[in-house]
Amino acid sequence: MSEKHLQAGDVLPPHTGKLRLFAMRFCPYAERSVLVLNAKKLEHDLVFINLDHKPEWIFNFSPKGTVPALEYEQGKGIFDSNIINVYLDEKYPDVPLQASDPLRRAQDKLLVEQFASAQSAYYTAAFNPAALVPSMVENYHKGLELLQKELQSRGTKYLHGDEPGLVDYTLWPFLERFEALPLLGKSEFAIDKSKYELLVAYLEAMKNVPAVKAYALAPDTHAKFTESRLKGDADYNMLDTSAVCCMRPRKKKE
Ligand SMILES: N[C@@H](CCC(=O)N[C@@H](CS)C(=O)NCC(=O)O)C(=O)O
Repeated sequence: MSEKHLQAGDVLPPHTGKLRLFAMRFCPYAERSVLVLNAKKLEHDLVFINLDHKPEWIFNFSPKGTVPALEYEQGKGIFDSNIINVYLDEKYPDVPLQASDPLRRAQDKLLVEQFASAQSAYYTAAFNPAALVPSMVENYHKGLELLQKELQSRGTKYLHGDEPGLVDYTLWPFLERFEALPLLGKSEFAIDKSKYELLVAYLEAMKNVPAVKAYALAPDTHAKFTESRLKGDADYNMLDTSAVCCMRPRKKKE
């Protein structure tokens, strides 16, 4: 998988017959769909795009040019992480990721909904720090407390059960990024191990889930990308090893 982000003027790579996900390597919404593709072991191609200079063809799959977008058949796309993920789960039911009980499915959706204000506090803290106000930090911690309470009342390793499910893969990409905030000077967003013991155990368990491990990035990598975006020049290709030139070390003169 190339980590290079294609941009305006670049051609759409040839279709290989697999599912294809258009993503941006640092986008939490795109990560949700990558995790579902991984968890369901669905063969797929990933195409990363530069969101500041979008290639023209992305609009064929996603009318506003947002990621993720899924090319489910050649030339045909659907977009929005939640819609893509439910589609994938229903179309490929071998590894079911949604709860079978309709009430639990509703509760999972409510949990994601209630967690949205913690996510939005994260976005402000990371990408618009001047607009950060104390109520947002409170919302963030309310979100963490809610998750911890839910883990306690469900009494399972993951929110979904003994194995992670859609609810876990939907929330995880944000939890992964929260750890970058203290590195960006936002110590009020640190996740205190003594206050959030159960939640921290859950975060550690999630980090070891193969579908997550295969795509997760370290907090300092997220922090580095965030800093580049804050400077107005998002470094989309910072993980693209193909851009590193192949200079051989020179032989020392005898
Ligand atoms: N509700 C959408 C949100 C997707 C979204 O906002 N993606 C961002 C990147 S993280 C994007 O594509 N931004 C580019 C733009 O808005 O033009 C989802 O869940 O997929």
